[in-house]
Order: sequence, then structure tokens, then C-alpha cells
Amino acid sequence: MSCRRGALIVLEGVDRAGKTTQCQKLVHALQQSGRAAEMMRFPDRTTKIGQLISSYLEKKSNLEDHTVHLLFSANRWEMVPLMKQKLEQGIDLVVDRYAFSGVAFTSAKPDFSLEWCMNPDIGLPKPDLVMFLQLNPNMAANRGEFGIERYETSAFQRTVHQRFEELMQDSSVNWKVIDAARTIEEVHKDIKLLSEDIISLAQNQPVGELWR
Ligand code: Z5A
Repeated sequence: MSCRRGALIVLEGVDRAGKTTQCQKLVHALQQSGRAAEMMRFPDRTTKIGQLISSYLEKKSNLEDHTVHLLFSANRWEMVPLMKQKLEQGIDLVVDRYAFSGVAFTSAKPDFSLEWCMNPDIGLPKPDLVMFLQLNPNMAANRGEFGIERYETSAFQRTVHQRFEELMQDSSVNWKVIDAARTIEEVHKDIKLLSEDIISLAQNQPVGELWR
């Protein structure tokens, strides 16, 4: 590789944990320190596949559960060439939800195993760091009511949280748990420090393959 690659940094967490807020702050901070950094989010609702997903989440259409899982995965795969290109150009990618949300949400539905849910995402670019924003349901409730989209109920979110806990047992992924119950600035400080460390480490290593 001729130039030092960018790092792939993912933020995961339960509903209203502050993922979007923290992704935006991290990108801004990295840019301020002179790095090329960009934000991505999944689902990416701008593509044709993303529009199908968005309509499903907004309850404007129904999709069979296996089908929508595969669409969420396809929505990531369609971005892989662009992600690889940006990483090779030295751009740090800060990603709001990734395959872990895909697995946690579908496997929270009846009769879906973690293994089946992981399969379509095997081989995606592996994040150098996945930060899980930990927030208990009471604190999340203080940040506003659930929205009207699919999955936004407390019972379902509790099961999603359990699935995330299971995924975090996997030591092949560089998980860090962040206490998201603190102020936005306190959370940001931790996220920035962890990100700066991983950016230095990742730049001389090839991008890995997730779950392979
Ligand atoms: N999904 C799936 O099923 N399969 C997949 O493969 C993928 C996703 C990738 C997408 O939702 C839905 O798709 C999601 C998972 C599923 N379903 N659910 N539920 P989305 O990505 O479009 O939206 P979201 O992820 O649901 O957003 P969110 O979780 O609700 O929010 P957040 O990004 O974690 O939080 P935020 O927007 O940054 O902050 C929420 C509020 O809290 C806001 O008013 C902030 O100002 C406030 N906030 C943030 N941090 C703090 C602190 N530290 N203190 C106080 N207040 C704070």
C-alpha cells in the first residue's frame, strides 16, 4: 500500500444512545486535527435498496423477515467498493451502525439464530474499532419518546440489547464499551482518545475481513 490507510471506526448501541451525535462530533474533531474523516451510516437510505428499507422501517411497506435482513446486508455490501476506496485514500470512516445492528435486530425476532444472521455479512471490511454506547432503558427514555418507526418499542429493544451482549463476547472484533449515560462532551472525550489510538495502529495494517 503506497499511502497510509484510514481507519474504519463503528459506533453501535441501543436506541437514543447518542450514536449519531457522537459520530458527527468525532468526524468534526478528526477533521479539526487535520485528518481526512467522513461519516457513513447504515442503513444508507439514499440507494434503491436503502429506499426499500426506509419504507419498511417507516411501516409504509411490509417485507418478509429474511428478505429485509438480506436487504440490510446488501445495503452494506453495495457500499464496500466506496468504503475500500476511501480507506485506501487515507480517509477515516466513522460509521453509524454496521453489521452488528443487522444481527442484533434480526436475531431479536423469533426463530432467527445469531449464526444465520451473521452469514450474509461475513467478509465485509472489518472495523478496526467498534464502540458500543451503553445506556440503560430508563436513561434512554429520558432522552425522549420512542419514534414511530418499526422496532421502536421497549420490549424489542431489550432483546436487541441482549443480542448485542452476545455479539460482544466475540474477541475477533475489537469491541470497546462506552458509558453513554454521561454528558455529550464526556462521552466524546473517550471516543476521541480511543479513535486516535486505533488510527495510529491501523494505518500500517491491511483492512481485515469481518467474522472470517
Ligand atoms: N437496523 C436493522 O434492523 N438492521 C440493520 O442492519 C441496521 C439497522 C444497520 C435504523 O435507525 C433502524 O434500523 C434501527 C436499527 C435498524 N432501528 N431502531 N430502533 P436509524 O439508524 O435511522 O436511527 P436510530 O439508529 O434508531 O437512531 P437512534 O438510535 O434513535 O439514535 P442515536 O443515533 O443513538 O442517538 P442520537 O440521535 O445521537 O441522540 C438521540 C437524542 O439524545 C438526541 O436528542 C440527542 O441530542 C440526545 N443525546 C445524545 N447524547 C446525549 C447525552 N450524552 N446526554 C443527553 N442527551 C443526549
